[in-house]
Amino acid sequence: MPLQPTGTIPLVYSQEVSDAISDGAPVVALESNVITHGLDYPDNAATARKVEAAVREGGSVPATIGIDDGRILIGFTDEDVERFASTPGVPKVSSRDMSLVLAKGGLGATSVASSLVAAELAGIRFFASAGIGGVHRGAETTMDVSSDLIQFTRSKVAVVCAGAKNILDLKLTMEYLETQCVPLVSYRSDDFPAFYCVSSGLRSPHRVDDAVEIGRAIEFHWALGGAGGFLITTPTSAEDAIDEAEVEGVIAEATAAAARDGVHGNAITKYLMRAVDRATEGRSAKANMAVLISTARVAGTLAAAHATVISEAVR
Ligand code: PSU
Ligand code: MN
Repeated sequence: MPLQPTGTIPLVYSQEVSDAISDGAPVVALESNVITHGLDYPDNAATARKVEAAVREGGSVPATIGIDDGRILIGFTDEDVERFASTPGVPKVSSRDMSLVLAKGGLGATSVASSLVAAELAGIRFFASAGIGGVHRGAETTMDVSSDLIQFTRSKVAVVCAGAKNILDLKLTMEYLETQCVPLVSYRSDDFPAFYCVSSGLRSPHRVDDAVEIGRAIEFHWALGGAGGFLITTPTSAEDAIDEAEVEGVIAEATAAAARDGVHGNAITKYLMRAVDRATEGRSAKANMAVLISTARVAGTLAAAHATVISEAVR
């Protein structure tokens, strides 16, 4: 393992991402925790490749983020995708864990929060993940609030997502974002989506149908001194969606079982997700893949529109 020079952040760019950044071309960062912890091998590898292809279809360059032996990868090669997808036991790395995993060496799968840290360091302005972390059900006693939400207040990166899963308390999640002054806009829909459900039943504070308008709003947010991110939601398609009523019972049961079994901290998200997967017998895995891909495609489009706003401003 190479010795890290003091005071420098070891970022390793893929050629494609490095070229895109120097050309001012739109880039969308992606997390790797969804590869290692979201789906099983080989679905996870296949989906990661389709997600990257979807960002390209949208008109941007994908940059999957991960930690590899004391370095932060900014853009995966095909071999990196395979390695992360097939290596068992890659640790989930959120913002608080990054320094320790970098110092220790080995692979690390970045969450939304830690991917935002890396994206900002790399000069990438967009990030996409279908499901962000949020305020957990019962947070009033457990205090379990995902560090994704805190990172949104710190990293100047626009985040495109399909909302968050119903395993969370989505109402409290939206309250938290409002309190912390994080802009929230739904692209071409009225509601805050719930990952593989088209709607959470909660209305979004803003709806915008024009991609360039969103790009301009992002630049205004930062020009106004906004210190952190800007959240944009896009729902999955109705054909790929799962009915909310169908998963609600499972989530309530799994949440109670987790409390009984003493599951807490960073293990709870995966525990609940797997309970829903089992109950919906593979349909949720399919819905999961579909929403990851559709979110990435929209992020590719929005990042490209944002790039046109910036290039017009400098002209
Ligand atoms: N939500 C999903 N799928 C995921 C995650 C969240 O629908 O894979 C992962 C993401 O990496 C996210 C993290 O950043 O879980 C949040 O974990 P926690 O709740 O422990 O902060
Ligand atoms: Mn947590």
